[in-house]
Amino acid sequence: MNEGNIIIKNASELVTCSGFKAKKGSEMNNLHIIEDGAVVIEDGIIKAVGKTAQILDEIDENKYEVIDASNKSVLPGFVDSHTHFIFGGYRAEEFNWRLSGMQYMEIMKKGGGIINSVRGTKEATREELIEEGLKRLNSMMTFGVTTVEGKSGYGLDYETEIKQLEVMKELNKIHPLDIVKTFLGAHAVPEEYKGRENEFIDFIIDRVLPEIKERNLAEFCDIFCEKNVFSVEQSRRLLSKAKEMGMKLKIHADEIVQLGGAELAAELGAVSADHLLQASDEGIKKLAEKDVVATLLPGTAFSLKEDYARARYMIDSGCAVALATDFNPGSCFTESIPLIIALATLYMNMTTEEAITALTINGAAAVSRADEIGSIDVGKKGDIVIHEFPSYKYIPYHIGVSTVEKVIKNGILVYDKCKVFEK
Ligand code: IZC
Ligand code: ZN
Repeated sequence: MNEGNIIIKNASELVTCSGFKAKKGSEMNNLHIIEDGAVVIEDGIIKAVGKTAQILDEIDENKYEVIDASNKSVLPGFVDSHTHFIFGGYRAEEFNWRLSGMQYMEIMKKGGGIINSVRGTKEATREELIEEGLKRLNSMMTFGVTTVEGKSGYGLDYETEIKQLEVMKELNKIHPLDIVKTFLGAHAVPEEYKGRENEFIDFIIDRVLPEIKERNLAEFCDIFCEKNVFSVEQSRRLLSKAKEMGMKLKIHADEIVQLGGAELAAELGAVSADHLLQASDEGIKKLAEKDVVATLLPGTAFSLKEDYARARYMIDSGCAVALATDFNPGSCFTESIPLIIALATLYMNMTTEEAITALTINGAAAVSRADEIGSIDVGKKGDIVIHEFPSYKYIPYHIGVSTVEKVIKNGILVYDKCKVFEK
């Protein structure tokens, strides 16, 4: 029996989320469910999907590891398409300041916030970052995540930005989860460039981007386009250059102040525009027209006590919405997918089906991998999660608790909750 050859059979619901591109508007409600379903994975790739009886008719079970998913629901692995999971140090004291009323941007102006994590990340050794990174990836896996996007941005200098990206490259080799790397050198203005933001953008364009491109250290380029951080003009300049160099684009857009980040994402053909709490009607319309995935991060709005992004309006306007954790040490220190699902369904008026689409095929689209992951379709990677209840409907219903029982990555069982405690 080869590693990566597995059959999952008798699933009461095989929730395929079938599709090879982002689902927009009302399409987000269609999960393409097969009752009493089975999936066959060979050499890590999905080879067959269908009713159990029909699948077992066609293949020889003895050639595979067999998992019986009776009374369970089986879904594609979740794609967490927006995180900042490589950082040194923590910002627990800032959480307390926020509880006593201090605003996120006020903390940042005082040299806390992102700059605080920059200090911690500069001090951390590669080995420390790898060790912490492994623990965080393991935790994400317990929530059913099989692909995660990770950003640099806690270096803001040449060495540390590269160090973060190299750490993610190394983690991608040693951990089963797939990591999509994003360069976020323009995450904040470092002390030494205060008041010289344009020169900092020049430094990134001239010194850091070419090295990243040359060594293929990141697939995406991102920027924190925000009042008192980087303007729309500065964002346009950096992202246009990155695009010219062949990188794909993401943008932290309209999170705290409505600057026109959504419009810029549409203008530049970004793969995703993220946050969007304050995005304008016009900006939202453009995201839908230009097929830019609207990546919503409700954990951040929750943690910062902000109003949620207008998910309902976006979906009804024909957008493809993705959901992600924004896991980071400041504005949203959580890798909890169940929390994100709870907020999306209960507070953003997304349907359960839309929330699942947003974390699977649309999450995959937000990292340009909808042809490879995000659904249970023949030809895609065997990234599958078995949930312990018979229907996907239990996922939001079991509020804030992970329903994940087993995680299969490239056809290999990499996490099994049942192995933690057996009576
Ligand atoms: O470290 O606070 N918003 N970037 C933009 C963040 C939040 C992460 C952080
Ligand atoms: Zn972010």
